[in-house]
Amino acid sequence: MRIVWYLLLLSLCPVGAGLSPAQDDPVNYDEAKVPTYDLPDPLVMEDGTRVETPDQWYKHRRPELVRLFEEHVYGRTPKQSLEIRAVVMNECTAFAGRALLREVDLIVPRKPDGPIRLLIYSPVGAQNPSPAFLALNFMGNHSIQPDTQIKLSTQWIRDRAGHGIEENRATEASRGKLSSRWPVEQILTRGYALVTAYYGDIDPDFDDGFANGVHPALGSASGADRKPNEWGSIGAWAWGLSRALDFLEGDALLDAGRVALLGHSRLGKTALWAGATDKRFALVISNNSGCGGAALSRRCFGETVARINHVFPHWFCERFRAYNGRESDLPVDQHQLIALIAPRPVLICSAEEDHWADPQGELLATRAAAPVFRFLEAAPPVHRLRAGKHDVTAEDWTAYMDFADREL
Ligand code: GTR
Repeated sequence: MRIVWYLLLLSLCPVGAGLSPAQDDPVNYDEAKVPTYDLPDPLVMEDGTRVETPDQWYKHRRPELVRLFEEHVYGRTPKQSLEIRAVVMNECTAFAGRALLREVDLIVPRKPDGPIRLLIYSPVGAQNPSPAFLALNFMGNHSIQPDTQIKLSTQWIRDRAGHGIEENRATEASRGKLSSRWPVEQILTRGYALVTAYYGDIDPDFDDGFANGVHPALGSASGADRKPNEWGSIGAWAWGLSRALDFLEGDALLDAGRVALLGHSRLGKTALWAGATDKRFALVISNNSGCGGAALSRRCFGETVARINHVFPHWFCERFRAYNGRESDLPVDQHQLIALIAPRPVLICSAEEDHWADPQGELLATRAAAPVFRFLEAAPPVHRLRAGKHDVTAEDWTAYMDFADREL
């Protein structure tokens, strides 16, 4: 009877209305219970035509896949360009004069909650413009190093026990609290610059009906006026990464042609979407990105489409909710997101104990993306599995930099 009611409800529910199964649905961590599924072939067009030449990929299939991800998963990023002003707020040295530290505000017109503040570390005395890692951070620029020269974020920040965030605002106690994830000195020593920004500067990470962050600046609708394909927060964060790259293109100290884009977890999902939509990023690394990132949705292992839409209703487009519990009806799966980055180098990083993010699903997506890279005569994407939990470690950074040394 319950099933009948559920089916009845489903049939009454228009696509995109957001019916989610209960949040406490059991989570599957058993390989034997992974449903059988067929993955959509990245090299076959929606009308069944096989892609025979790189030209067909670039002119037809690639744009078609981008459109499918826009329409069904992340939403469409508005195309209009804004007059963004960059203002240098701070310029000083760090690490005993070995690095230049700069903070630059990107002022976005009509954004209600302040600028997007870039924190840029670059090696002093480099012969040539430095290659760079670009990565958003979770808790404010000041959280990546215990350096009081870095301005304390004044934005809304998710509360996190023991991390010096009080009533959603940073306190002095939050300085350097995430420094274990940011071995800045090691990065500089290896000749890379590091560029970061707080993701909440682009769009605060809570469901407010899209009234804050860059959504209103780009004319997004909110509430009932929202269309099924309007962009969510992941789209907005990815847009912010592209605006950071716009700035780097005019910065003489950095080589904007050698920017490695990196992201962890929700920001790993973001890095993949930004890398797929903006071909200027030279290399892309996702770390523990999981559902909506590098993990195959059809496996329903760990976090599922229904769970992620339920807990984070603002991350994706409304239409994505139509696939709650119906992953096999999605016209795409996440291997095709990785494929969209081809022929540029991609590194997908998983952690053995991070079952929620489905390391095996990330491996299978990496493998299923490989034919596109080979078709374009590029090196296939690399999957890296390390021991341990959901996190970014110094050892991870060594792997990122080894990969970038080889590929950039
Ligand atoms: C979890 C979410 C994951 C991942 C993670 C994070 O709560 O379910 O998809 O994004 O947050 O970003 O830390």
